Amino acid sequence: HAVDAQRTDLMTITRYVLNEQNRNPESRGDFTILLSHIVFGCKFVASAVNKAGLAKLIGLAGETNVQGEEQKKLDVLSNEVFIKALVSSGRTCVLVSEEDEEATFVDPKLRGKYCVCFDPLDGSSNIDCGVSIGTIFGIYLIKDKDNVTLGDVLQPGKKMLAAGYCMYGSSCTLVLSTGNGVNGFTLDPSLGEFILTHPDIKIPKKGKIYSVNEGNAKNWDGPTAKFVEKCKYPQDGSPPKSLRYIGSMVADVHRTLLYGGVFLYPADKKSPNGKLRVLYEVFPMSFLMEQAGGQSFTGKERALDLIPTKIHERSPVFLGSYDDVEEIKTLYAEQAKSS
Ligand code: P6P
Repeated sequence: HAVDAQRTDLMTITRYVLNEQNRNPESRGDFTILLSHIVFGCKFVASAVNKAGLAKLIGLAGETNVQGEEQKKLDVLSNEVFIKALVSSGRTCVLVSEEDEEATFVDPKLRGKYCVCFDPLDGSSNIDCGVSIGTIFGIYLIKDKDNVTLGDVLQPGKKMLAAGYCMYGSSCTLVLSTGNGVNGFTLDPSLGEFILTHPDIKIPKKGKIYSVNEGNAKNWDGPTAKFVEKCKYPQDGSPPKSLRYIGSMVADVHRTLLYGGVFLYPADKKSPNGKLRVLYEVFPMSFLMEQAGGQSFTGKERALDLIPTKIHERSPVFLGSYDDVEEIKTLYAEQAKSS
């Protein structure tokens, strides 16, 4: 009868992470505590993003609110929430945020063994038109939390312990990998819990979609131009691929992960290193793609092998379905051979 329709064995992100913790008997739960603080940050931002539209509508945004406080810009607010949540977790020693020029070294009295690199609200320029935006994060282990230096942060992406994103759109979806595959959780606002809705996500081996800003076409290098040409005018008689580009990385990557295909932000004459940042955009999304059976390439190497030299370094990125990225790698290898 009716009550049976309600599932009662809901797997929440908290239970999922605790199950993961139980798989590693030696873990003392630090990671679980860290993740719970990241989940809190995502819930807070989801609520603020949903209200932002309304605030804008009724003229609160950008003006003083009833307490006479200046309404904060959402990306500034989101950054503050994540910094405060991560510091107060007592499980981090250094933080890198897209919003902060310098890394944040946590008060030695409050330090834990993790480093978190994050973009608190990626794609925030899309807020006013209601396009999905998101938080992206990557988590590293720091050897000696009491003597942590910037060098400890500049690790190759393959050293990440976990990565994920939270997409604030028609629903709030948190996609996470702790190194054992990829799982998607959807926020049930009535419960205030993220419920497992996309268990063990695997990206299709080959896709029918390519995702790139065609407006940069005149600046592309040969291999990128050739790949996009092949998407539009296939030589093997297969149908052309569809172009889908939202201009918000979390939304474009989430669609690529679920439907397959390839997302590209290549280098071009204007931006020789592309536009996307290594530590908190390229690495987390590349980690997720590999965990889901896809791959990620910079035009020169496997994205997760890259060793950044600066915390806001950029890199070109080609990520998504394994076979599609393999095609791009072949085109770049041919160019390298002929040059
Ligand atoms: P373009 C948003 O500003 C962002 O950082 C990513 O979310 C998105 O993928 C990219 O830039 C879009 O850049 O140059 O195509 O507008």
